[in-house]
Amino acid sequence: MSTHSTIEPRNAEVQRNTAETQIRVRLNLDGSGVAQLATGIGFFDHMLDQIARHGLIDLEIAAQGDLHIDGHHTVEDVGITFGQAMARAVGDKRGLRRYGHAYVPLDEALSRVVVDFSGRPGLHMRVPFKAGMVGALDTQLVYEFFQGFVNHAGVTLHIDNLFGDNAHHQCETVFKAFARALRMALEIDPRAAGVIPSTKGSL
Ligand SMILES: [Mn+2]
Repeated sequence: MSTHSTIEPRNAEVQRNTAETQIRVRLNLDGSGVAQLATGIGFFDHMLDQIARHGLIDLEIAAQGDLHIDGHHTVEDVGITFGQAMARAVGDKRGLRRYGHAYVPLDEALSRVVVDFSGRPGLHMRVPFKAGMVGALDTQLVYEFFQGFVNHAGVTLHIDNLFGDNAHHQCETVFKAFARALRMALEIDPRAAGVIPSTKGSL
């Protein structure tokens, strides 16, 4: 039996270009949380920074989008491209813990995120935002980001904001809990190294 927990470097780079957006994502799942983010939407960069910092993922995202229209295409396509990079980086998911969950508070706000690297896209999100905009980010686009991510990463994702009066706080607890849940799910389980975590034998 192999004692190696993982051999392949778990990183990926994806460039995705459409008539609406040009997006480059580089990530390293075994990083230390170093982020370089430039989406053109300040508060969105602040949220992506949470994924890197609290997920211990090194993350570079550069996006040129049609922000003269609105942020929709940019935020959705960053989710898609991040999801594509995630799928490449996890590979066949050998040794992965697979499931992750976290509760994260920020003052009055509290969110719970549960993730499963199931291979089946599914988003179940209940976040009653108390404001339509946070900075330059339309809070409706948070759903679009996660939908793009799950579709291309092939994960099941449950996101619940349980409490919160301030939309900045609500949003930040969602992204921090997502990051913490990712960190747990993406860890290599030393007791199951080299094993694909499914009785089906593939994910
Ligand atoms: Mn903040």
